Amino acid sequence: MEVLQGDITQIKVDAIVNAANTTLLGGGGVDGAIHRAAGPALLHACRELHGCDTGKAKVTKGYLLPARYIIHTPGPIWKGGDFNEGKLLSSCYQSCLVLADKFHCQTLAFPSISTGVYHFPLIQAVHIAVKTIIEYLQKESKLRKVFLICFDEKTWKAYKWEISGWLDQTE
Ligand code: AR6
Repeated sequence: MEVLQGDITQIKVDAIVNAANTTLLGGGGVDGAIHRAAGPALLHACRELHGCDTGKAKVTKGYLLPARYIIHTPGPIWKGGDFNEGKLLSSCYQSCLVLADKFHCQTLAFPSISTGVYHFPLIQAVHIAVKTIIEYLQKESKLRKVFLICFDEKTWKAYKWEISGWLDQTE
């Protein structure tokens, strides 16, 4: 697992993850950036998918992106924590990892799902993301590398802090 600060649309991996909404028809934030960079063929492909439930994931090609595939997952909207938000966020990461393996991906890049306009508390979200990914990679998986792409420094710091905690535990 590697934490990087940058723009997920620029990264050359087998698959990138899109923090989408349930319509899969585009939006702002990372979703908007991915649609702009991938070109109009992406919206066309997304229309054929007929939406996606929160916590699940669906795949399209990467079109004009350097990535071969885009795995679209609608994260939960934060509503205070009593609406299964944590389980749903973990399920987003898990569903994307399973699909990446199904499509024989060796490299995968995630944005920080739900911590933008969906307002999931950052520290909690980062803990769920790292825990879900580590537990998945400890099982049988063909994935060689998972990148966590942080757009802003606050998110980058939160991931670095979380991962250093996991490394302390394994020493
Ligand atoms: N590369 C990597 N990360 C990015 C990029 C980028 N190019 N752009 C933004 N981020 P958000 P959400 C970060 O709001 O909270 C959309 O309208 C951003 O700084 O994109 O899951 C969808 O259509 C933040 O850390 O996603 C949905 O309606 C993280 O990506 C809704 O937003 C997630 O922020 C989903 O909200």
